[in-house]
Amino acid sequence: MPDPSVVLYMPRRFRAVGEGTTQKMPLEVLALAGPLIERGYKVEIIDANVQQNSRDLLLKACRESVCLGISCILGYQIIDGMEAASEIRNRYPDLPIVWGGWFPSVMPDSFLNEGVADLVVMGQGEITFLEVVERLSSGEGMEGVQGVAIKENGQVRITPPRDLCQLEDLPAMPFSMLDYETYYQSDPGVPFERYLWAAAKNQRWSRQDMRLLWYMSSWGCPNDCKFCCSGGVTRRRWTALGPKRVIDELGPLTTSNRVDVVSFCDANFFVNRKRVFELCKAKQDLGLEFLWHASADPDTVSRMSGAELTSLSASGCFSLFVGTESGSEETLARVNKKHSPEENEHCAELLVRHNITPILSYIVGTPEESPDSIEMTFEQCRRIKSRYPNASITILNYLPLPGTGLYHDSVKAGFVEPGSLTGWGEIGEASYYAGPTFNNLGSSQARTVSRLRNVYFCFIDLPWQKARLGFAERILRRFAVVRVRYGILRLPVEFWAAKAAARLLNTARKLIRRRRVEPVEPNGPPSS
Ligand code: B12
Ligand code: SF4
Repeated sequence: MPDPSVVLYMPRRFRAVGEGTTQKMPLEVLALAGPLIERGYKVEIIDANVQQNSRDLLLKACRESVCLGISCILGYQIIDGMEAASEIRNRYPDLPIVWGGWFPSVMPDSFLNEGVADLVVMGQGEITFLEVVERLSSGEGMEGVQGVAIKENGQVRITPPRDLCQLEDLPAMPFSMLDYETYYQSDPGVPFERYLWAAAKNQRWSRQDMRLLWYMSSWGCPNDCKFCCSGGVTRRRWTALGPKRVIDELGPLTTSNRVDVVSFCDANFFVNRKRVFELCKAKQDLGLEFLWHASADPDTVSRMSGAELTSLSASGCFSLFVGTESGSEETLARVNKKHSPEENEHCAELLVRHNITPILSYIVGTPEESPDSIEMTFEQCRRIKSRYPNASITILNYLPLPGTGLYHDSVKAGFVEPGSLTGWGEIGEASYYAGPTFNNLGSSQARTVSRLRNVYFCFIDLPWQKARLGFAERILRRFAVVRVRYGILRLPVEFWAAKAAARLLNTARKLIRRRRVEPVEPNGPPSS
C-alpha cells in the first residue's frame, strides 16, 4: 500500500504573479512537512506563488490525500486560499480541509463559519498538525487534540492551547523538497527586497543577482507590542534552535546552493543575545561566507558594546530590520514598546558606524495618536535619514490587526471591520502598497508619509535600480537629502522628471539591444 499522503497549499501572496515577493520559500508549510515525513507520510507542497498551474496540480494531488492543509496571513492569500478550498470542496466533498498560520489563528471562527475550513490549527503547527493528520487517517475524532478550533453541532469549539514545542525537538525543515533555483532570485522592485538591495549596495554589491535564502531559527516573541498579533498567537513564548543546529543546517544549504544572503525571518532574532554571538562565532570558525539579515529591537542594539557590534558585522550581518515604531515617547509607551526615541537614533548611529545597514520601521496613525506625535516621528525620520543617508527607513500606515491590543480601540475610533474573510483579504492586500486603510491621519500628514516613503527615502536608498542615470542620479540623491533635511517635500518634480527620463532611457536601451541581437540569417537571405 502506498504511503498516505498530505497536500499542503501555499496561496498566492499577491493577485498578480510578479507583483510582490515570490522568492520567499514557503517555510510555513515546509515546517509542517518535516514531522509528517518522519512519521511515514508522503507530503506534496503546492506553491501558487511559483507554480503557474497550481490549481490543476492541487486538484490532482488531492485525489489520494488524507487532507489538505492551507496556510495564510492577512492579505490576498486569504482570497486565493478560499478559492482553492472551494474548488477542492466541489471536487472532493469529503476531503478534510485544515487551515493554519497567523491569520486563521486569530480568526478561526470565520474560517469555520464561512465553510472553507473543517479545522483550524492555532499557533505553532508542527505537532498539532501531525496529530490532526494521524486522527484523520485512523478515522478517530479530535477529542483531546490541543490547539485547534473545530465546529461541533453548529458551534465553534476552541480546544485548550498546546504547550510550546521546542524547535530543537523537531526535525529540520526538508528544504530538499523545494527547488532552490525557482526561489532564489530576489527582485529589487519589491518593497521588502528593495531594502535588502539597498543594504547590499552599502556593501558595494555590484552583481545583478542576489541568491537569497529565507530561514527560521526561532519562533515566537516574549514581547507584547499592542499593534502586533504575536502576543496572542504565540502567548509570548519563544523557542529557538541552538547555534550548532543552525550552522549544521545552514552550512550545507548555503554552500550547495551558492547562497549570498540568508534572511532570518524570526520575529525577534535577538531574544537570547548569547545564542546570536555564538552563532556568529560558529559561522566564522567554519568560514561560511554568506551575508545575513535579521530583526532586532532598538534597545537591544543600543546596549551592544563596540566589540559585539564588530563581531556581528564581521560574521556577515549586513543589515538589521529594527522596530523603531515611533519618534514619540508617549506613543512608544502606549503601544507597549520598551525603548525610547533616543535609543532609535543611537541604534541607527551604531549600526551605520559598524557597516550594518539599519532598516528602521515606523508606524503612524495608531488610535489616539496625536498629530504632534506623528510629527515627532517625521522629524526623527528626517533627522536620521539626512544624517545617515545609507540607513533605510520605512513608514507604514497603521493597519488594525484582529487579535491585537489596539484592535478594539481602532474599531472604537472608526475602523470599519470587514464583514467577511474576502473583505480581510482585500484590506490586507491594499495595505502593503497603497496608503492607509484606517485613515487616522490628516490629509497633509498622509501626503507627507507617502512622499517620504515613496519618493525621497526610496530614491536615496536605491534610485530605481535599473535606471542608470549616472551622474544625474548622484546629484538627485544629494538633492533629496537636502529636501529631507529641511522638510521641503512638496512637488517632487525633479523626481517625476527623472523617473520619466529613466523610463525613456530604458526603453531606448532595450530597443537598441534588440536591434543588436536581431538574428542574422545563417545562409544569407532566403531566395525568392
Ligand atoms: C516573511 C513574512 C512576510 C512575507 C510573506 C509571508 C507569507 N506568509 O507569505 C512578506 C514580506 C510578503 C510579508 C508581508 C506582510 N506581512 Co508578514 N511576515 C513575515 C514573517 C517575518 C515570517 C513568516 C514566516 O515565514 N515564518 C516562518 C514559519 C515557519 O512560521 P509561521 O508562519 O508562524 O508558521 C507556523 C505556524 O503559524 C503554523 N502554520 C502556518 N501555516 C500553516 C498552515 C497549516 C495548514 C497549519 C496546520 C499550520 C500552519 O505552523 C507553522 C510552523 O509552526 C512573519 C513574522 C514571523 N516571524 O513569523 C510576518 C507576519 C506573518 N506578517 C504579518 C503582516 C501583518 C504582514 C503584512 C500584512 C504587513 C502589511 N501591513 O502590509 C504583509 C501582507 C502582504 C500580503 N499582501 O500578503 C503578520 C501577520 C498578520 C496576520 N495576522 O496575518 C506577521 C506575523 C508579523 C507580525 N508579527 O505582525 N510578510
Ligand atoms: S512587534 Fe516584534 S517585538 Fe513586538 S511583539 Fe511583535 S514580534 Fe515581538
